[in-house]
Amino acid sequence: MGEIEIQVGDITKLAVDAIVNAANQRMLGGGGVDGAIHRAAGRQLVEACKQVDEVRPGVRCPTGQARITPGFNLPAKFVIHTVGPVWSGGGRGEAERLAGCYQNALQLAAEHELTTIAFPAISTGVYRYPKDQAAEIAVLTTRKWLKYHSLPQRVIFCCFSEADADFYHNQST
Ligand code: AR6
Repeated sequence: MGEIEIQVGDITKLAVDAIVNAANQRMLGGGGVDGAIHRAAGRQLVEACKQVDEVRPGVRCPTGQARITPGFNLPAKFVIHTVGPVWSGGGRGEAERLAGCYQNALQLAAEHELTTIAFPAISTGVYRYPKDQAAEIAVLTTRKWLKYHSLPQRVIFCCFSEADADFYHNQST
């Protein structure tokens, strides 16, 4: 069965098959990890994102879904863009949509026969999802995927601080 690994660091530095971007529905860049990924990948990334079909005006990737592009100047081969839910108390399907981000990103990785994928803590920055609950969803959804699928073989949760990593370590015990 595939393995889960918790790391602390900058996701843009990881030489993996795919890093996941916590994007917004327009997919044309933003702040946080999205901004860091676009800066490191170079202008070609935004051009590739523009090529992704809009499902409705201004929406290339609806919340909970995922889209894939090359990684361009990144050490990662691909970027899987997903859009987490904005936290608004938990009663608006946030948990299901956050689980959808992990599941749909893992599915895209499997379809592209990718072995290693790294996730940031989707929705836990600007979108204000409680970090403990987000880590639980990340770990449980990934464990379930790995139980029933052979790819990807290695899933890295790339946390921006030791304190963030603790939320994931707490899930593993
Ligand atoms: N490597 C790993 N993790 C990082 C990095 C990095 N280089 N930079 C930030 N983080 P956020 P969201 C962590 O706000 O909440 C953007 O403007 C950060 O500490 O990037 O899903 C988009 O365009 C936090 O734990 O994403 C959207 O509009 C986590 O990444 C919106 O923000 C996610 O924080 C998405 O908000």
